[in-house]
Amino acid sequence: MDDVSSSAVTQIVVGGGPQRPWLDARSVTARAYGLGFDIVGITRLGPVGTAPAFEQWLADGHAGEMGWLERGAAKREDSRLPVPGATSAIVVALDYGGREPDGPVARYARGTDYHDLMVDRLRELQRELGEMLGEPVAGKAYVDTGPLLERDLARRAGLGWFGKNTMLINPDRGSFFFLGALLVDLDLEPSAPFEADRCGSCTRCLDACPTGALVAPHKMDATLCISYLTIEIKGEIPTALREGMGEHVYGCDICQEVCPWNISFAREVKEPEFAARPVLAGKDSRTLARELLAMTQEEFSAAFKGSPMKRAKMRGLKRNAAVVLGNVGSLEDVPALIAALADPEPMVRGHAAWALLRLGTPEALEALRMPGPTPADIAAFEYNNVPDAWPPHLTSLAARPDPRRPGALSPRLQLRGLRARRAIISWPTARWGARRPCLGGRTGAA
Ligand code: B12
Ligand code: SF4
Ligand code: SF4
Repeated sequence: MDDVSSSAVTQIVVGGGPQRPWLDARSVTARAYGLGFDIVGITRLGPVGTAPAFEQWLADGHAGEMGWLERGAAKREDSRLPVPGATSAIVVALDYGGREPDGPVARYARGTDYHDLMVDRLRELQRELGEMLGEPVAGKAYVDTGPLLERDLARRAGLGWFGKNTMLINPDRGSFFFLGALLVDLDLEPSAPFEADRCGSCTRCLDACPTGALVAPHKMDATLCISYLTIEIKGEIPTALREGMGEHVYGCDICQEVCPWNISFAREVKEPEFAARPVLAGKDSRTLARELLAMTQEEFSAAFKGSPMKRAKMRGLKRNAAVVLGNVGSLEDVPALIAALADPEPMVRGHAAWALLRLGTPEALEALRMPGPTPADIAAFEYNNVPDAWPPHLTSLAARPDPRRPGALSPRLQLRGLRARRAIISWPTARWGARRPCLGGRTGAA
């Protein structure tokens, strides 16, 4: 035991018998800072005030395909339940560098997966606390790994407030940090909860979200969020939402980038593990998308070993890459998309077909008559492109110019794509020959 830890332990004597020694909160947080965490706070476990808001969010269908979020409702409502005997949480934040330039991959995902890294450090903290105490500390580390509302715990531990963009924001750092918690069977003095709301009358994040996913302050419909679309869904990206994805290959940081707290206080990346890996570093969306589309499984496994991006799997990243090339609108990418029509994954072929239809060059359209996208791919495209099937706010979003995408499709090219789509939709079945018996309409999706 060193100086800090021995002075941190107090032996309490109650009713004549020695009780378990306790650790003073400042020494505990000092240990956590020593392990490299950037913000640390402590909260007591118990009933979770925002759990009903979470249940309502699920009931509203805002979680989409993330069915795993429904598990463990009772534990979510009472944070004493996940780890029997645990009474306190040491809540930590680890910065991943919001000052880094924007790019096709969200900042959090450019380096090594944060889950294992943070869980290992929290376990080390648990071991060190046991060392300070002279006996093992029972507990469990959580980083996205269970039914814990981490932002709720973090606010209660004083780390920040719930921003209107739903992020937990700290007044000295902004929001580009991960959260984690060590639940322990120690009675630690809690930090002051963060009670203030520092968003004030600002609505920048809501105004900037390109897909309208922030449906109200503090409320996200995840099914519209680019992060969800590019990371969480395993199948087709709904066609009406593809244009709004812009040039995002994986994740999205827009509602954080525009936040004044990040503009003022975001930091450079300091944790070497979170620095961008070579396959991503400095690449623009077109370069990365083309490289992804051409990757073999072996190349993918080598380039993304230990990366959070493996969550989308290679086919998910290729799907995203095809959408990005369709949105960038560069005719030079037509050959890469045509090559993707031969991808073994139908989902990749279907999204490449969408992108080619959007580019609408004669070469692209000619390619679509060749074996490649299946009738189902095309039918799905048409079904989703019937404008009156779109959510109303997307119809108006579609008309809004996007100042962040100066290189986006020119009106002429958009018109060409539109004509091409109309042409495809109105083509008689016979033109596609026996392999394409159905182009579908609203009811024709095979
Ligand atoms: C599911 C999930 C997602 C989903 C849904 C996101 C969402 N906003 O709900 C998707 C895939 C879209 C996503 C995206 C991202 N995620 Co995420 N995600 C999660 C996860 C697993 C659960 C979040 C959750 O509970 N959502 C349910 C909704 C209801 O919760 P909520 O919006 O946070 O609302 C809470 C409070 O705001 C409050 N509340 C509800 N209504 C109201 C109303 C008012 C008025 C008030 C004051 C409060 C309030 O109650 C809720 C419950 O506590 C957490 C990890 C975890 N276990 O907590 C990570 C987590 C939230 N994600 C994280 C990150 C980094 C991201 C991304 C930045 C990644 C990226 N760049 O693409 C984006 C950010 C998008 C955004 N604006 O949130 C970090 C956030 C760190 C931080 N500083 O807040 C977390 C904590 C992971 C981690 N361990 O670090 N994520
Ligand atoms: S992460 Fe992007 S898409 Fe999702 S809410 Fe924020 S700005 Fe909108
Ligand atoms: S952009 Fe404005 S409203 Fe949104 S989270 Fe930041 S301060 Fe709050």
